[in-house]
Amino acid sequence: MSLPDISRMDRYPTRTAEPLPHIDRSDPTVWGTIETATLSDFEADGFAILDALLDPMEVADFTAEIDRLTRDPDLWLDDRLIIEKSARRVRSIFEVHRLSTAIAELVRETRIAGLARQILGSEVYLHQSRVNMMPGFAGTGFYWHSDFETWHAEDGMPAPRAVSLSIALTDNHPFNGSLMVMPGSHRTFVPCHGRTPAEHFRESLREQQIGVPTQADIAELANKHGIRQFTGPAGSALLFDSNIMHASSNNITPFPRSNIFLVFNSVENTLGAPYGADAPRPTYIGSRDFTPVR
Ligand code: 6CS
Ligand code: FE
Repeated sequence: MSLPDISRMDRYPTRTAEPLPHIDRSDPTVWGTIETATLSDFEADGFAILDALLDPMEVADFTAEIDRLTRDPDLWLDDRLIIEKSARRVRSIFEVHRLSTAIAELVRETRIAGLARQILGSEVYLHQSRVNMMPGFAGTGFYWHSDFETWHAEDGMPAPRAVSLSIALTDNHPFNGSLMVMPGSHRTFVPCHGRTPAEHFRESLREQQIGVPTQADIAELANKHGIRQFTGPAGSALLFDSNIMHASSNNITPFPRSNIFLVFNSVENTLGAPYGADAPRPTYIGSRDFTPVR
């Protein structure tokens, strides 16, 4: 009889043929020591809002930098540029820290990477970076999901020891598709039902169909935790746990919404083989360069 491979015992099974019950998270939320007062509710809520993380000059500079990227004809031929499903408009650009030295330098700053180090209690590296553009009238949202569910299933991230920082480059109003989160939902892992099709990521980056909770799952969590929305002026930011349940709705207002999205993972939580897919996603979506951010 062969012994089970303990190193691959999966505490967060998902993408299974049969539905599974919710799983209480067995990992901590905060692995380090919180020093920044604005992060004091992160453990309980699974997110924190940082006012004026960038000043107005920086917002203008990064906006110009991203405008430059979206107008680069070479990038339109690059897999890292994702176009909206029903409009020839840029939805996301991945690996922006490799496309822009200004963004690479921003990531390294203590006011940015230092937030992730406090939460994750170790050195950190960038698992994913992207800019998201939600144009006026035409921006489409993202259905409810946990990022960790995808990163675990499709990228082979072992534990929810990662945080995302979404830095607003435009004002986030309640009405232009800003992010909704369920405070406290990061303590529950919601397994998703259904095998991951090959090359699933090409579709899921525009509209996710596999790896989404059921309406009953979403209702249960929403009734228990409620829903909060991230609003605030350009330059403010949302830091959130990799497993928090979140979503955004379509933007039918004339006011665009764009943000820089950075995912930091602990160097003690580096990727292995995917837990719920046959092949890992490309490295521009889930990096396998685990060099610490310094
Ligand atoms: O697929 C991913 O990795 C991601 N997708 C969503 C909808 N949110 C975060 C992350 O970039
Ligand atoms: Fe997400």
